[in-house]
Amino acid sequence: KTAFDWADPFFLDDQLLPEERAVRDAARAYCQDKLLPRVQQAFRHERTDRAIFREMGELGLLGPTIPEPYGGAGLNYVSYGLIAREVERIDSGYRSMMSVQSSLVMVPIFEFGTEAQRQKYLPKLARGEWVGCFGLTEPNHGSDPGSMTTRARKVPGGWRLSGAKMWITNAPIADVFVVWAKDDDGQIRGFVLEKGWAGLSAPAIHGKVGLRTSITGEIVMDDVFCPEENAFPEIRGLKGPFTCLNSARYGIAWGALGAAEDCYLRARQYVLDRRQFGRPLAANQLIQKKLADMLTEIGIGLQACLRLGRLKDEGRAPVELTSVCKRNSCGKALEIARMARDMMGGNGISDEYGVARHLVNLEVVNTYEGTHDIHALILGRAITGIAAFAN
Ligand code: TGC
Ligand code: FAD
Repeated sequence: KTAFDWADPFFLDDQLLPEERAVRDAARAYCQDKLLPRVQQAFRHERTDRAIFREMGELGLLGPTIPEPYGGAGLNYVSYGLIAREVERIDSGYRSMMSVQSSLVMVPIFEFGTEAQRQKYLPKLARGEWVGCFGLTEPNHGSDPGSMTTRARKVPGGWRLSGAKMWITNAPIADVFVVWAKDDDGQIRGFVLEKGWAGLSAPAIHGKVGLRTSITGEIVMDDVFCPEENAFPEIRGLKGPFTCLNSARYGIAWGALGAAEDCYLRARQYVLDRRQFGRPLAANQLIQKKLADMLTEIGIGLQACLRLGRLKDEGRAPVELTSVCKRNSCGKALEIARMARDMMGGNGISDEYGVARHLVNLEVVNTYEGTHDIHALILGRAITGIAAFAN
């Protein structure tokens, strides 16, 4: 009889190529050795450590799918997912820092940028020398970015940008701002702005109860001049930002399950160690059912992510499948974090036990990059042919 592995029920490890396993192991070693020891204090004091970008850059964890000539590691999408899983096993905020830089800043510059833009920005972003952010959401337009009001007026030699972006990861410490705005014809276009340009500011948003290791801010553009050479030349419409989101949402699908795995492993050990009514908590049927639910959802969810990654690597992943995985992983991870918190009783509330931090982080992860319900509506449209969110 083949032995069951409660930590890897579908033998995911066996399904990886040796080079994918090597990437996973290197990412895991970094995360466990360097990120884990800092996370509790960083979360407690809402502290974002910029050095993490450089450390990740040295290991090739930033823009891992970008080809080597531009400073990326040229890895496949499965490897990118495995990295996100290891980083988010520690904290969703650290994965957020990494995935914004990789998927939302480096991907659009690589996909839509001119050769000069690629040469100028990608190697420094890959090394973590520069930090990037991505401005799509506005104070009054979150789920519906197509209604954005940020404007780019054509002027001699370039553009004048006016408007505000809200809830932008990395913005207050960013050197490079990929922002989306409507031109004089109402078409959405992308621009690469730089820190220090006149009229550009990025105040921090404080008081977040989740994702406290990752700084978030606004982007305020008061008639910012952007030279023509910093506009993406071809891409028009929501396809631009959504192409970046396809990559980031895929990383989140893996990452959220990394956080769920951490909750599962911590809860399992806790109920084996903790005794009530003269026996371990783990001896109770209600507790075992919760562990069985965790293992099932994590195992099935990871298989789905791996399948999506393979399809992406083969160039035949429908974008709706990313919605299936982003939505499933985030929703299930949130439920698992809640269960783990409950199984640890009062201790589960303390930040020393890790799971409450995952829980409040996952509330954010379930909301950004398309909320749980917005992904249901994307799928509902694909199933019925009727867009429930259209005017
Ligand atoms: P819709 O009519 O669906 O599409 C407009 C155009 O875009 C194209 N398109 C896509 N292209 C590539 N990939 C996709 N996934 C695409 N989805 C749509 C589409 O083909 C069309 O192209 P064209 O040429 O015909 O014009 O647009 P809609 O306005 O009806 O869409 C509605 C909806 C709900 C699907 C969409 O707006 C949506 O996904 N809303 C959620 C917003 C969102 O995800 N925001 C994320 C902000 S960034 C962020 O949260 C970063 S946090 C990261 C971190 O810290 O880790
Ligand atoms: P809303 O769109 O106002 O939605 C509120 C509620 O209404 C949700 O439950 C939603 O599901 C529901 N809803 C909306 N429309 C419908 C409908 N038609 N039918 C049914 N229900 C509906 N954005 C960026 O551009 N870049 C970033 O780097 C970034 N980082 C973020 C970091 C953090 C910490 C946070 C919290 C957010 C970040 N975001 C970023 C923004 C994020 O993408 C948005 O918060 C998200 O898309 C939801 O938009 P909203 O907050 O305006 O909520």
